[in-house]
Amino acid sequence: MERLVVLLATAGLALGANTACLTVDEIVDAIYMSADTDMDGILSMQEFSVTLQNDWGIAPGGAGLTISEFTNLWVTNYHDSHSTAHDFAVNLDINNDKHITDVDMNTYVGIYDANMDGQFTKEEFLTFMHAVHPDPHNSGGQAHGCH
Ligand SMILES: [Ca+2]
Ligand SMILES: [Ca+2]
Repeated sequence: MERLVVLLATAGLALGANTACLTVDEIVDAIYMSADTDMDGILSMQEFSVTLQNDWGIAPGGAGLTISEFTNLWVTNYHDSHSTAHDFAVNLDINNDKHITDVDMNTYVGIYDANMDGQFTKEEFLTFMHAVHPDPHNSGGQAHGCH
């Protein structure tokens, strides 16, 4: 059943690919839809790690994705404009080695897991996304640069 919901959500996003213009809040909803597999509204580090590995190829200790690989994947999944997605990738690359790896992700987890309980509440994840995603209109319902 969970799988079905995820599939339907993914199909909905794919169908809207030409016109979809997601706010950051909607992107976070989509991420939780696929990553919060036990649907408790919290992204445990296990769930986060599995998603990074399965959906993004970002494995612990691995080479991760180049900025351009991440950008292309992000555009495909979340329909930001290429330049918005690229700027987001550059921001995510917090250690500036031109790759998005688990090192970057772990650093952000350390910063944005505000109560340090080892999991992302949706509030914490929203704070993270609003801080790191570059779009100037990302705070609410306004559309931003998308394709
Ligand atoms: Ca969960
Ligand atoms: Ca990096």
